[in-house]
Amino acid sequence: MKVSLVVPTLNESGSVSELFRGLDSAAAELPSGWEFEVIVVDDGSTDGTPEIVRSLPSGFTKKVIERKERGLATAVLRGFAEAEGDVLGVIDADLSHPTHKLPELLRRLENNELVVASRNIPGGEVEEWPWYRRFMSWFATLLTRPLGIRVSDPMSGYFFLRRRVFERAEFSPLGYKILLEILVKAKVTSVAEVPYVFRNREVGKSKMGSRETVNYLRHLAKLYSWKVLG
Ligand SMILES: Nc1nc2c(ncn2[C@@H]2O[C@H](COP(=O)(O)OP(=O)(O)OP(=O)(O)O)[C@@H](O)[C@H]2O)c(=O)[nH]1
Ligand SMILES: [Mg+2]
Repeated sequence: MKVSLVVPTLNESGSVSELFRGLDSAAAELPSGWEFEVIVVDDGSTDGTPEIVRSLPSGFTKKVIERKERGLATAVLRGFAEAEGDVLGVIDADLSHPTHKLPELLRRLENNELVVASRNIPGGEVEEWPWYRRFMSWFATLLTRPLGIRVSDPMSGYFFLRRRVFERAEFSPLGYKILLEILVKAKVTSVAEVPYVFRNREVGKSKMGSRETVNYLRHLAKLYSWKVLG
C-alpha cells in the first residue's frame, strides 16, 4: 500500500519544518510495508518555502511541484495527478491539522472510500475562532446541505480517499474547497469522519480572505448548476 499526501503551500516557511517532523513521526507509525510520499505543491511562495522543503531531511519520498498559477483546490488536484499512491490525502502546511491523527485516518479508510478529519463531531473543535468566523463556517456548511452533502465538515482541508474516487469524475473547482467538489461529483459510497482539534496558525499569514468568500459562493453556484443540469 502506498499513501500520497499533498501539502499545498503559499508562503509557509515558518511551519514546514515542524510539519515535516510531525509527518516523519506519523509515517513511522504506519504498518510495515506501507510506503509514504509527500507532495508539496507551491504556488509561487516568495519566502523560500520550496527551497526549505527540498532541504529538509525526511524518512519518506518527497516531491516539490512549483506552479505558476494560484488556487488551493487546483493545487491539490495537481498533487493528486502527480501522486503514485493507492491512497491520496491532503493536509494544510500551517500546523492547523494534527499529524498525529494521520494513522487513525488511514485505518478508517480500510472500510471506507473517504475519511474526513472533522471539527464538527464530538471530540472535534476549533481551538479559538472569533464568533464571526465560527458563524461563517457554520453558514457556509449550511449552504452545502441542498447539494445532498451529509458530511459534518465538508469544508475540511484534511482528508484521505482511495485513488478510484479521484479517478471517478472530472473536477473543476474554484477557490479553496476541494473536498466539497469531490463529495458532490465523485459519488462517494462510504465516508467516515474522525474528530480533530483545529489549531489556529501561529506563524505565517492567512490566505483566507474576502476573495475566497466570493470564490466559495461562485464555486457553490457552479456545483448547484452541475447538480441540476448534469
Ligand atoms: N499551493 C497553494 N496553496 C495555498 C493557496 N492558498 C492557500 N494555500 C495553502 O493552503 C493551506 C490553507 O490555507 P490557509 O491560509 O491556512 O487557510 P485557512 O486554514 O482557511 O485559514 P487560516 O488557517 O486562518 O490561515 C495552507 O497550507 C496554505 O499555505 C494557493 O493558492 N496555492
Ligand atoms: Mg490555515
